Parts: sequence; structure tokens; C-alpha cells
Amino acid sequence: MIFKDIPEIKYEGKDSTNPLAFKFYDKDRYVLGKKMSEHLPFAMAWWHNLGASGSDMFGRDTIDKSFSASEKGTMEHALAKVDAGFEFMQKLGIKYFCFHDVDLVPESDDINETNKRLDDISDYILVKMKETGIKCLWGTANMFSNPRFMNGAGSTNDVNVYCFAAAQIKKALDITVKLGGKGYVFWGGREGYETLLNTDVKFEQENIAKLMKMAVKYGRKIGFKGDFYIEPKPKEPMKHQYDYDAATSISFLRQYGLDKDFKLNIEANHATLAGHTFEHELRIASINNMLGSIDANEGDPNLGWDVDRFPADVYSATYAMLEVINNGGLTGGFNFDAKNRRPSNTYSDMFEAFILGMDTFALGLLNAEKIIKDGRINKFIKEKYSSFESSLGQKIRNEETSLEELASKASELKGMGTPSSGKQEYLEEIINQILFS
Ligand code: XUL
Ligand code: CO
Repeated sequence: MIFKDIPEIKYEGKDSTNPLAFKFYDKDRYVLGKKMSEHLPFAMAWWHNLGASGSDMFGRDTIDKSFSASEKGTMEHALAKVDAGFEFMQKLGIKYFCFHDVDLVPESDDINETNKRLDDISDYILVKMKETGIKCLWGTANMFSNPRFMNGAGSTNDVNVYCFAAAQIKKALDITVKLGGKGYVFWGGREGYETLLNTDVKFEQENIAKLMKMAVKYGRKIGFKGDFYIEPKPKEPMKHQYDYDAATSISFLRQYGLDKDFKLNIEANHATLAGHTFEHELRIASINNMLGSIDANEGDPNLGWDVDRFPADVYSATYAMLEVINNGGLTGGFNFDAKNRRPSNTYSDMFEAFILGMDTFALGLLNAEKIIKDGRINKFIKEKYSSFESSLGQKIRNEETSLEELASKASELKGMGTPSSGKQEYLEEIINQILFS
């Protein structure tokens, strides 16, 4: 046991003062006809929780995540991470995990050796999965850390680098399928550019699409039935990233005929970096039938980069859960792509971070239920557009009219004032009333 001093985390209710207990996440509680745990399939991100150790651009690790292995970056350490990860997930009741290939094993200079290590570790992970019932939400290939990807992976200028990207995707798909993963993610960390002075954007985007097409073909061939995902992000590490936001990614997928196999994995902090709210990105994905999965985290309004904080903003979680419920749930889940702050450097902090994230989304779910049951917001939106229920409105909706006919209506009216009020402040007051009464 790694987390010897940490008990199994239980629901104790909103008045509990126990830091190691859920105050709101009550897994078996029914909300809108489903258990909380069914609404909220949470996942652990291997890289942050078992990897990130508090180091930043200015300082070394603050927490020891060797998990009792004698040396980090060894297969002994990789196996220790598996043990720690499964103990951690079991104690929290987390049912899923997500991984990059190189989160699981140390990368060798020889890809054949890396692949052999991946085979070995996934054998061990499978044993732990069978023992615990914990499942794989999604896998991905890290095509951004290795120096060979400095000019991109699918967008690289070097055909040999492109082969390595293909090889990593192929292997990550093999492992995802072996572990029964529900999804496979493309996050294009290096798929973008710094200056047009050295970049052929069209060439790069076409090559990314070709790589994705090969991934779909191979994945389906080896029996992958789940969704492929693009995870949009506007910048960081690149200045311009091609998968800027949901709308841009959807248009890319449609342009290259990938929209049948792909959905989106929407990350909250990426949404805010793109100048959007989290719920905006969820809505755009959802109305295009492409809301697949969520990377649940939070940005910092005062910082312009990806901070991957654990979700604490209950308003944001509430609006997000409204989108998820209206979407009919997710085919994926809620992956905590989040890490402790550098000074939160104990094992207890690791658990407290997940408790915060899970309770925040539980509150979001409970609030969303109240807003839906209250009905005033939905009623307001319906009424706002009610003038389109007129026969002329219906003709517009059914594409049975013309600019000429509409212009003659305007000419009849001669002039008009403003349409009905948007009443934002009244609606925000309703939200506060529902949340705090
Ligand atoms: C980076 C990020 C990634 C993806 C997977 O910002 O979110 O960890 O989730 O590659
Ligand atoms: Co992410």
C-alpha cells in the first residue's frame, strides 16, 4: 500500500468537516432518473496524478512520486505507478483512467523497446483492471514531448518524424484496444505554428487529416469501436494551434470527412484560453452531435496559460452540467486533466484535489437539476423566440419564403422599435436564487 494513511473516501454530507470525505458526491443518489455515478463517470489522468510532481519552469519537484520505486524513469517505477494509481482510484471510487503512451512507461531511444515495455505494462494493468473493475476511458499518443516533434507530428516537415507519429498512434491504439478503452484522443499540442515565414499551413493540415484517416482505418481494423476525439486548444505550446476551438475542429473534421468517426473532448481550461466559456464549447460540440468527453479542470482568470487546476467553480460546473444533461450525457466521461498546485505536496492533497473536483461536479449536477425543474430559464428562452411561431416565422423556419416576401412585410410595417428584452440580470438573479435557497 502506498497511501497507507488514507482511508476509503466516503460520502458524509454537506456538514462534514472531514477533509477526506465527500460533502456532495453521493454516488448512489438518484438525480433526474439516474445515479450520480452514472451521470458523472470520473477518470484519473495518469500523467498528472501519477506523474506531475510539482516542478515548474523555475523549480524542481515538490512531491515525491516515486511510489517506493528505487529509481524514477524505470520499469520498476512504471509498475509502482500502476499499483499507486489503482489504489488511488479504488479509494476514491474512480471508475476510469486516461493515459498517454509515455505516461505508462519510460520512453527508450529505440521505439521497439518502448513498444515492448508498453506490452509488458499493459499486461499488468489488465490484471489490475480485472481485479478492481476499473476501466480505461481513453488512450492517446504523446506526440509533443519528444524533440523529434519540434516541428509538429502530423504537421511535421520531416517524413521520418511522420513515421514515428504513425508508429506511436498505432501502438497507442493497440494498447487502448487491449485495455478496452472507450475513446482515443488527438490533442494537437505541436500541430500548429509560430510564424508563416516557415510554414505551409495547407500542407500541414492536409497531412494531419491523412494521419487521422489512417488512424481510423487501423483502429477499425483492430476492432476499436469507440470514438476518436479531437481535444481543441487554441495555443500553448504553439502560438497558433490548428484545433483552436470546438467550431474550428468541427469544420476541420467535416472538411476531411472525419466527422463520422470523431467527436470532441472538451477541456474547460482550453475553452477559456480560446476566449470562450466552458459551456460555450460544450454547446457548440453538442449542437453538432460531437460532444463526446470532457477534460474536467479549470483555468485561472488572472493567468493567460493552461494551469490545469482542479474544478472548484460551481457556477461553471452548473452550466457545464446543464449542457451535458441536454446532450443526453456523454459517451466518454469526466477526466480530471488537473494537477495539485505546487505547494500542495502531500498524498492527502492528491485525494483532497479529487474530492474537490468530484464534489464540484456533483454540485453542478444538483444545481442543473434544480434549474431544469424550476423551469423559468427554459421557459424564458422558449418565449424569447415565440414570434417565430407565427405563420411567417414558420415559413422562415421551413425555408418557404424569400427576401422579397420578407422585405414587403417590413415595408408594410414601415418601422419598429426594439424586440423584447434579453433580461440577463433577471435571469442571473434566478440562478442565484436557485443556487442559494
Ligand atoms: C494539454 C492537454 C493534454 C491532453 C492529452 O493541454 O490537455 O494533456 O488532454 O494529450
Ligand atoms: Co486535456
